[in-house]
Amino acid sequence: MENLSPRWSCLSNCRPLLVGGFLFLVHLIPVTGFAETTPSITLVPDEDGVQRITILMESYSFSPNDIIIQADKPVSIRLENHSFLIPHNFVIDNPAMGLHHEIDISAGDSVNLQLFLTTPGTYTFYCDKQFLFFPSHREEGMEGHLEVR
Ligand SMILES: [Cu+2]
Repeated sequence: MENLSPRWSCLSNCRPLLVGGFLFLVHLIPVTGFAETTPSITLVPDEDGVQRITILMESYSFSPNDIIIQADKPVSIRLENHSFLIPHNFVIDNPAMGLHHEIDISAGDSVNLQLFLTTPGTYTFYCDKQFLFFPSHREEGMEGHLEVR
């Protein structure tokens, strides 16, 4: 396509600017519900001994975000990003327990995470994505807890 009219070549050259501007506007959409805790969910292992849960990621929340699990049994977490255009991640970090995961999930995507936690306690997870000078998603309320019993 050598003979692009000036108008079309401008459109293709300006695409990053247009996408950036659109993402900027998406981030200006008002957010309701600040760091609300969903009712806690206690996982019951399936017949194969695996504790399974699906966590919905939205702007800006995890639901459920208060999950009680049993120690010494595998946990399978399906992370679904239900946001429009906004990428999220799932960070769970506890150096004392040798635990560190940081998983990116694009808008509309899902990822499975397997955990095996042996030490009872409360483990915080969050999304640390941040757009320019806006508050991080964690600051907007994207945080939750795994309580291991
Ligand atoms: Cu996020």
